[in-house]
Amino acid sequence: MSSISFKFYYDLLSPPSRALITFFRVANIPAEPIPIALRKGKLAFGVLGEHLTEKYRKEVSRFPTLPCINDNGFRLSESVAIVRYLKNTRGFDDFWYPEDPKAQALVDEYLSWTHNNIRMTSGLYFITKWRTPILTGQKADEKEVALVLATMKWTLHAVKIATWTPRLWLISTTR
Ligand SMILES: N[C@@H](CCC(=O)N[C@@H](CS)C(=O)NCC(=O)O)C(=O)O
Repeated sequence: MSSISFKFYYDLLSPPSRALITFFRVANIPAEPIPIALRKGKLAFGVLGEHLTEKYRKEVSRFPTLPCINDNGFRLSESVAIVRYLKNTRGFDDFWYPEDPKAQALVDEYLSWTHNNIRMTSGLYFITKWRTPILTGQKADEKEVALVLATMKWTLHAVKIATWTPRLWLISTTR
């Protein structure tokens, strides 16, 4: 595996940033962490964040999101794209992201699914129940909170069903 480091822009408030930072640590992938505060900077759409500035767009990413990397001038956002890029350029262990087409497709299947389900619904719950009230100083609409909570619970239930015996694990090929 390559020991060449790259810049890693993140905010611990962001679940995909936390996923990558944890992955880099456990898989011993050298990265230079650069914290970006999603809450600081200019005001846009009622949200404050350094990622909404022109400076960020020019220096970090064309998309106003975290996490991102800069590998010797090559800039990339999207956590899944970043993992695939690092697999191709750093060649870390198959254990983390397999080369076998079927095993890799099962990892990709879960990564695609979780973005539109667990991450989306838990993010909406967090935003409705906590983030918006903290940023605006206004109480959360409990009817809305109940709705997003029910949606989040449904996706968690779907994971439970998908991993029931004999499906031993999310990417098990024995299903
Ligand atoms: N699919 C993207 C998600 C990126 C994303 O939505 N990041 C959020 C933080 S978790 C963000 O930067 N949001 C900008 C904002 O809240 O204005 C990934 O996996 O990296």
